[in-house]
Amino acid sequence: MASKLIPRSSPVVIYTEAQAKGMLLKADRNRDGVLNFQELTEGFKSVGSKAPSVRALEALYLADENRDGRIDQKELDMVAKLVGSLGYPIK
Ligand SMILES: [Ca+2]
Ligand SMILES: [Ca+2]
Repeated sequence: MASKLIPRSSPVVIYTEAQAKGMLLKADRNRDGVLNFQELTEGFKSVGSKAPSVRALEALYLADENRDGRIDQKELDMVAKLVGSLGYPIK
């Protein structure tokens, strides 16, 4: 694990759910309030995911409750939770 190489004196700051939500909302390019697969991919890219399209699929699988292939405001909380749990460092 790369995290073991990081000295204790400089703790890694990771995205909180609230911050992750902000980043995901910024990825809503067409401003329709829902995130499609492409926008989700952009969102994961923006938080530093190395496999954003895989994460976007995962997010849809986990959070797309009504199965319309997009993440709406209600479903976004779940995606933000996922980003938080993945622990991407803020650069
Ligand atoms: Ca959109
Ligand atoms: Ca949905």
